[in-house]
Amino acid sequence: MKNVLLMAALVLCPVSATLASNLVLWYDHPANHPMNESLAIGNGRLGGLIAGGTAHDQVVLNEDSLWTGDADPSGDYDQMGAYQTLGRLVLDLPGHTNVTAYRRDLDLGEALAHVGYTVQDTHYTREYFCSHADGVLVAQFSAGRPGSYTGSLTLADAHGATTEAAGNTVTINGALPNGLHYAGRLVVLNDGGTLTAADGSLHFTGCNQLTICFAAGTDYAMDAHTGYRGELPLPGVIERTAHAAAKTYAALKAAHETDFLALFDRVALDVGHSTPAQTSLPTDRRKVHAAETCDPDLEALLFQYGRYLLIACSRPGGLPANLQGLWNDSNNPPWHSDYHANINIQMNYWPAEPANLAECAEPLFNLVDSQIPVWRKTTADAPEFQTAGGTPNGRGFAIRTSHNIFGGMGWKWDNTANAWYGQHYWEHYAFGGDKTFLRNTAYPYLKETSEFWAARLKELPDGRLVVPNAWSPEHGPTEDGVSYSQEIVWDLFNNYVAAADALGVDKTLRDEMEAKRNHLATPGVGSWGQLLEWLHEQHDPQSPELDTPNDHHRHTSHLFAVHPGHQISIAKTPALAAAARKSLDARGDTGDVREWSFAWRTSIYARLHAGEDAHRELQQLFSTRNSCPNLFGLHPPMQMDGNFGITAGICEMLLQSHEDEISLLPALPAGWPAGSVTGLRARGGFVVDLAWSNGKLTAATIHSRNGSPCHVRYGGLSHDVTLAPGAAWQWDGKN
Ligand code: FUC
Repeated sequence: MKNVLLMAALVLCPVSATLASNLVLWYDHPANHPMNESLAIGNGRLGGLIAGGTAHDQVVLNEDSLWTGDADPSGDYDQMGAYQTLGRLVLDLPGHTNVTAYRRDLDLGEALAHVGYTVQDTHYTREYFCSHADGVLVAQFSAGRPGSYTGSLTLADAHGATTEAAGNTVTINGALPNGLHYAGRLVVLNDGGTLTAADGSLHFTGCNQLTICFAAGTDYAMDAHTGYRGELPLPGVIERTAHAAAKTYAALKAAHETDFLALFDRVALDVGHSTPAQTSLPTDRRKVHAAETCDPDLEALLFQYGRYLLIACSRPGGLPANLQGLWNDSNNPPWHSDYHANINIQMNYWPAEPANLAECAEPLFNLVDSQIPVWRKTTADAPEFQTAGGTPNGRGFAIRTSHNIFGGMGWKWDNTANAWYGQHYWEHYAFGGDKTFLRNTAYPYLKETSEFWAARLKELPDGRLVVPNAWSPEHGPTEDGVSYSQEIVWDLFNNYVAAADALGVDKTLRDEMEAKRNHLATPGVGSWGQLLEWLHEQHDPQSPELDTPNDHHRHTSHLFAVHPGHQISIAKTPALAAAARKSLDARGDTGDVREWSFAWRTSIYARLHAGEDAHRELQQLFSTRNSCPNLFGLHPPMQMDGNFGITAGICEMLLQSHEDEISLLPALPAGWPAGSVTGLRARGGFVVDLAWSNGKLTAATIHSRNGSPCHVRYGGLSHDVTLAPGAAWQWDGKN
């Protein structure tokens, strides 16, 4: 049976003839829905969603700090504020109707978006990018015939700002109800023809070419001590657009490409070669088939899309990726387009370390660190975290399920989210080995949060320690000892101990946390072999599905310990790993599952070495139900965590390093019989290149950045390797 299955897979996924893969999303019609169909560009703070219209086009504009709300301690979700849209860049080109040869695309490998079409034998081309190097959104409109551009450009602000059109600029300057100031400026350079400002727009006539620069900003500052305010934005906006307008388009584009490619080109992935029948389809039509039939080039594109989107929405100096990354066409977006701390923002950052984008994780640490002063006070004042006598119970902070960028939080407490954030601080050090980051940023966070939980754990009569009043996200009872919270606190203490050991500090506290870790109640195994999601198997007549094979909830929170944690594994805890597999299989792929559920399950199956199941979860993301025509995740509505999570899931299928060894191709599916990957990162400061054929490793290169020793495993074979910093070790995996 297995051989037949393998043959079937080979037929479905012909072996790659070349390493080339096509990293372009393309369409043969304009977008009809901004969030689900438009194409995204971004520089970590400024974002654009390009619809690609001809006679009329709109680019949705975003600036990542444009938020309503404040530090409201009430936890009232409706008072928390929301991520706002900035407005739209509206292009009108009268007569550009009945076009032919229409194509719009997003080239991930160049971070460029294009729109092209022909009107009466003149071909028109528009190219867009968002430059981190120069801090501006840039576009160039060209045509095959001189004098072809006649129309208008309008900067349509979404908040009633003052709009001034003069010369070749349009400037918006306003404030939100919470007093946050914002500004934007559009500068248009015309080649030939005329350009005039009138009624708030720029009108161009008979131009050969137009070059557009747009910048925006707010007076937001990631600093609790200034009330999260800094300098007024308009001077900086004017300076950035003036600087950009003084450069040639070619120079702007070159600077953009250099900056972007320095991050994006670190990793190349080839999991096989798609057929011409697959590659000849526009992406919106092609993706539907990929949910049923392996389309390896599209699967590699989905992997790189997560990397592209993370680079585009999360760069040092900016805010982290929110529920929609950076892109948002509404002032009342789903879930406030906020930071959800019970899976979503964590998943956003799962690929940062393994997919070689560690710098893109910095905004997460910067935002969280900036919120802590307010979170501490809100927690100290919250009855839920006070002693029986009604006084603050020691140091630290807890986080509600959602938070904004001003210290405000909303909805229910997710009381172990503080510890889950701590995992990201530790992993950033574990992968990169930056002792300065560990000492100055990660260790203080892990220490304070460990002390928070050491003070609040409850001791059961049998001596086990439990997290009180915990909730397995979004279903089941609130009670002591929920597996999700137990596993997260175990991970926190474990990371704290490793951090203290790495720095050689706080031995007494370190030993205390190790002891508490060892006394934490760990998940049990239930009546049908499942991993228990709560301390005791549930038998609630009001919720009869809980803890049964009929529980198909979208969260797999009790499997945190398999991924992204590592308390449970096949090698270390085989019985619990088997129970976790039972629970995961029972959750199933129907019912309440969401786009991010498939991404998480891909990683969990990969950690359980179930490559076929991991691949199945990945492919389901292509379905119309789970992703948009522009390949954004579809909850619904659009949500981006699955885009980041699946990139991490594919990393886990190819390389794992969470168990003190580098494990090669631990969950390679039959649908990827031959391929290669370069540039993935492993904990301990390693970069790994792999190639395989006929489902077997053919070449591995382990590059050591820091010179630490490692144990490398492929199947039943393994080697201990010690390398000097910068050295590499090669292995064919055959002995
Ligand atoms: C959590 C999930 C939902 C959704 C929301 C943004 O509450 O349970 O499915 O993703 O975050």
